[in-house]
This record gives sequence, C-alpha cells and structure tokens, in this order.
Amino acid sequence: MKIEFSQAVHELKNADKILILTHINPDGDTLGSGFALLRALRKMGKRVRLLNGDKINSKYNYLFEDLEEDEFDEEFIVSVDVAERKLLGDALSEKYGDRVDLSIDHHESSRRFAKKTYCEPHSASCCEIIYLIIKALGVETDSDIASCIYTGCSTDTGCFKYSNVTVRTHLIASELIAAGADHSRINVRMFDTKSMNNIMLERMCLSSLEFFAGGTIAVISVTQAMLRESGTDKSALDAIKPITRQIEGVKVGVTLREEEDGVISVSVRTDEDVDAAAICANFGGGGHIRAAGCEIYGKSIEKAKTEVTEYIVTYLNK
Ligand SMILES: [Mn+2]
Repeated sequence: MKIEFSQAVHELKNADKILILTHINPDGDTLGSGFALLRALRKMGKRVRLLNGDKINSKYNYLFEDLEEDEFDEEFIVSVDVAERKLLGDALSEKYGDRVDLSIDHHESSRRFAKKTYCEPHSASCCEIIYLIIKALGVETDSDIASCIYTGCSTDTGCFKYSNVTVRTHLIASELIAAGADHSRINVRMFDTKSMNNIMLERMCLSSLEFFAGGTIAVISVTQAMLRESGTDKSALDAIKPITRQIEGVKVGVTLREEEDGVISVSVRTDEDVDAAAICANFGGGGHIRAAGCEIYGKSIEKAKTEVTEYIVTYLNK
C-alpha cells in the first residue's frame, strides 16, 4: 500500500525494536539512510539494529564505526533505498522479505514489496527523504547523522553533478553542513580516493572498453578473473561504472560484470536523451532514468554483451 509522508513518520514514531534493512551492493545512499535513521531512532530511546546482505566496502566505515550492536527480536521492519525484495539479497529476502512493514524509497521502479511504501521518485536520494523524516520525528540532526545523510545526498548525485539534483538537494546539503557534516572529507573519500587495487582494476577495465554504434555506446566488461587479479571485489565497480559516461559522444554506457555464479549483471548509465530504466526493463530490470540495471542468466559475458548492445542499438534507432 502506498502511504503519505506523515503516515511514514507516524509508523516510525510508534514503532520499537526496529530492524532496518539495506540493499545488496550497498552504496552511500542505502547505508547513509540506514545509519542516519538508526541514529535518530536510537536518540528517541528506541532499540534499533541494521542488517545488510553483503560485505560493506571499508570506505563507508565512518558511517557506523562508533555504533554499538544490539540483539533483539524485531517488532517492526523498515527498508531504505530498496526498490524490490530481491535487492535485500537471498538470505535477508528469505528471512524478512515478506515481513517488511515499511519501505522508504526513491526508485521510479519501486516494486512495493512491503506492507506500506513511501516512495518519492523525484528525490535525488533516499537520504533526502530520511532527513525530512528525521526532522519530522523531532530529532535534532547532530554531526554524525548529518554526515550519514550527506553521504547519500552526494553519492547518489555523483557529487551533486547529475540531473537528479534539485533545489531541495542543495538546501538540505547546506543544512547538513551547518549541522556539522564532514562534507569535504566525505567527498574526497567517496570520489577522489582510489586504492591501488582499484586502479589496477580500472586499467583492466579500460583495456576491455569497446565502442558500438559510431561511438554512442561504450561497454566495459568485468570478469571474475579481473576482480581476482586486481584483488578487488564487486564493490570496486562503483568507481568503474561512471567511466563510460565520461566519454564524449557516448549516449549509453554499459558495464557488464560476471558474478561468481555466472550470472551477468548489467549496469546502464545514460545521457539526458536516453532512458536507462526503459532499456533495462527489456531484460527484466529497472532503476532510474539515468542509471539502471538488469541481470542476464545462462549466457557468457560475450553473449550478454552482444544481446544488450544489439537491443540498445534498436532502442536508439526507435
Ligand atoms: Mn538511492
């Protein structure tokens, strides 16, 4: 069921023993949203814990390092930035997938798997919504909460560069800086810092780069061997995906990644003329207009590449 903002606030106000769920391949928005909400609800005296179905990249450690763990049987489950049940990951989806009380999200493709969903598709990040909820709950935004929220505001907008940025994004960011968000350090850490392993992976990814349709489609292919050789894991792909879109003339950037089980996960980034979510919908996926994803089963990375690029060529010619 779709609910209004005030109802979402009301649900959280009345809840206790709250479990917060975040999405797999955790990014700054789901983690920033989750840990900001956890901090705010704990400040209200509630018991709260958070789970993620994946390994969290150490660059996000500052979001939760100071927090104490808690164990209890949850009475209320809220998911943040999770567009559909399977994005909880297999284990969490199986255990909690049909028990989520409230989903707070900003994906156009949000599937409403929870009992109640509050979704603002025009919000640049889920963190923007969480910030407004925290304010409405009457909790003061301290510097730790501000840094969590700022992280999602910045990472989901490519450091405030994407077209999803609104006046509200900047107004909220300014309030967060006033509240003590460590904005400069966060942005350097998120956007200007790469480990040597990540650079090794980047070098391999650039060698795999191919162009199609007269240079309007750029494709990077990442194999399991490349992740192994560079000593990275799939979380390193966050820094790889934007590369294709930085190339002049490219309308559609595609990053294909071979998963451990052979599934090919596809990330599509587009410029303002092309709908990435529509392209991915053809393969059963979804996401945002400029950034979306899908999975291709039972095909080699080469086969998947051919299939995806051929479809994009047809799509662009429509
Ligand atoms: Mn998000």
